Amino acid sequence: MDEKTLVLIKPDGLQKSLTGNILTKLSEAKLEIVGAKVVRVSRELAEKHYQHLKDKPFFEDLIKYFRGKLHGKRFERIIAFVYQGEDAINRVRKIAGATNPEEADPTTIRGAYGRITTKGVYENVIHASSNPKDAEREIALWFQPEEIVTDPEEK
Ligand code: IDP
Ligand code: MG
Repeated sequence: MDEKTLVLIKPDGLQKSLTGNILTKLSEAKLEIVGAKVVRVSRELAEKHYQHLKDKPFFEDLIKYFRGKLHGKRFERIIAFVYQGEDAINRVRKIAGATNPEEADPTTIRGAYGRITTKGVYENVIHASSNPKDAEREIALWFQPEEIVTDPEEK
């Protein structure tokens, strides 16, 4: 089934100059990019994005990390993409790898490039939506409908 999924290159991915590597790796999924932009992440957006983790002890550090507060002014941003295609959510999750970068398969993006900081933050380079419900909610949080291209015949 054709699906849309949200991919975010997090501040550590930007600081490590991984944008090109990540997009190349994601191209293995044979999906199309239907939305893309650079975003300075407000506290409100970060908290909404990670609302399911608000009671975790690492929440405050996660919000700091996600907003680029650990990576210097030049990296206080995220690059957001919407990918579309057959089984997009699972295909991208597979290439992204497991949440814990130490446990992620080393051939995945997180396994290859992620780390756990000495403070215990999982700096895992990218976000990818987990399931159709999350994907729909997250895409609506990050993109206006008119920022996503549709096939000419869908119009
Ligand atoms: P996901 O990103 O693989 O979907 P979630 O459980 O939704 O995983 O967690 C969101 C983000 O929060 C992770 O990508 C990671 O950066 C961070 N995180 C999740 N679990 C932990 C943890 O146990 N310790 C530190 N950071 C975590
Ligand atoms: Mg998640």
